Amino acid sequence: MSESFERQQAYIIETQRLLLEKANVGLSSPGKIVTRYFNPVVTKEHIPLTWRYDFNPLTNPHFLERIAFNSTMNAGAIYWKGKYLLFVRVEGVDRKSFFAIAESDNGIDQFRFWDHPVSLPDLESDETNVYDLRLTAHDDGWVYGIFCSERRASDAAPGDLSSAVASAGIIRSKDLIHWERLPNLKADSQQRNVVLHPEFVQGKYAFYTRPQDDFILAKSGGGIGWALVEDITKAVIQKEKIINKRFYHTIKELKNGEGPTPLKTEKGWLHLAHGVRGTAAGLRYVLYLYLTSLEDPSELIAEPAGYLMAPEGEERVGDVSNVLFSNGWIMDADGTVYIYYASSDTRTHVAVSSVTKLLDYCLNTPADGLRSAESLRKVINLIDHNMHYINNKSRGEVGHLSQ
Ligand code: M1P
Repeated sequence: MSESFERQQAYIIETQRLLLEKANVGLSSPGKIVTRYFNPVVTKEHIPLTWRYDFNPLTNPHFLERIAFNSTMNAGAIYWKGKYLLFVRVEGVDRKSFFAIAESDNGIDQFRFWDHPVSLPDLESDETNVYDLRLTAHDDGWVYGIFCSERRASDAAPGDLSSAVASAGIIRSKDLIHWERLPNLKADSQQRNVVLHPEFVQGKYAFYTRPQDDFILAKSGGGIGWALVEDITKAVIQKEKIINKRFYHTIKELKNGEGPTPLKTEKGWLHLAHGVRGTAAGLRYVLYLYLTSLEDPSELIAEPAGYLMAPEGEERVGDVSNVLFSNGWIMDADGTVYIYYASSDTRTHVAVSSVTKLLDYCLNTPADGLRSAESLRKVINLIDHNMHYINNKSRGEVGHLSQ
């Protein structure tokens, strides 16, 4: 074994040890709905070295990285046996993704990948890529994973190497180690961002869908859909209704998609979603919230205008810049909510909030009036409300508040 092999290997092992042990700190966020954290929670540098390096000096005398990775992003999430688990989309430099579980004791730092990636049953030989899995602990006793299963369009012209078809793959497990693969969800349109609702509705499985005419663009797909399915082992969408629409000149005018499995709260089902608009700099992905009824999870009851989170600072730059995407969150028993989101298709972060704050935001930030005049009216309403409040307080306090 050469000295340089040993030195290089020791350096790489030590650098990763320090990274994996690093504590995370929340950024100061007075008046904000979420608290962002200083460090991303899972990066490509967190990927186990045994997945990347050949440790045998005979076959890797220079201790070079043999398999390199591009990103660790778009992670499903679940609280499982006292640990915060992320079901991470690990993407290689070859653009192919697979899934791997990383766990942490506190949900904000020291995430470590399990020794092996998830063994996803390989049922379809034309499936080229898999990604963006949402985890749902369903009332039927299984934990489901719904993900995008992508293949080249069978009708693509010979020189067209981009046209693709997205559909929803379905797996389930009772231990998160052994996964059973069910047939992909059958639908008339392409589907991405499909999420399983955690409870039966009218005795059926309920799916949030995202019909799209095209691999990239939703086009006539009007937004986030909802469909009831009799048998999840042969899941077919018969009837689909749009429950969260796209609108002109909004953060989701081009497309939107359900994020993680919605959270059940006393005021309704709390949903996190992404909205996409086109800009001169390309697509911009932001995260927004909406609330649906407990009696009928497909009935929208509140949606604050605009986004909850948009790319900030270094989040704005990466493989696909100006993107925030979330498909995993965890609510603790005390109401703390950990939002796991990826920035620019590159790394995974956490932002922490509480169910109380998220509901307050959902129910008290005004909805989008879809016109500038309406936005102005909302600001004037708030000013009037404050003036009324201030004028009804003692003179001394008014002076203090109005300075
Ligand atoms: O590149 C941004 C995102 O684009 C797609 O999401 P959607 O279908 O909602 O536009 C997905 O490829 C997603 O993985 C990716 O993060």
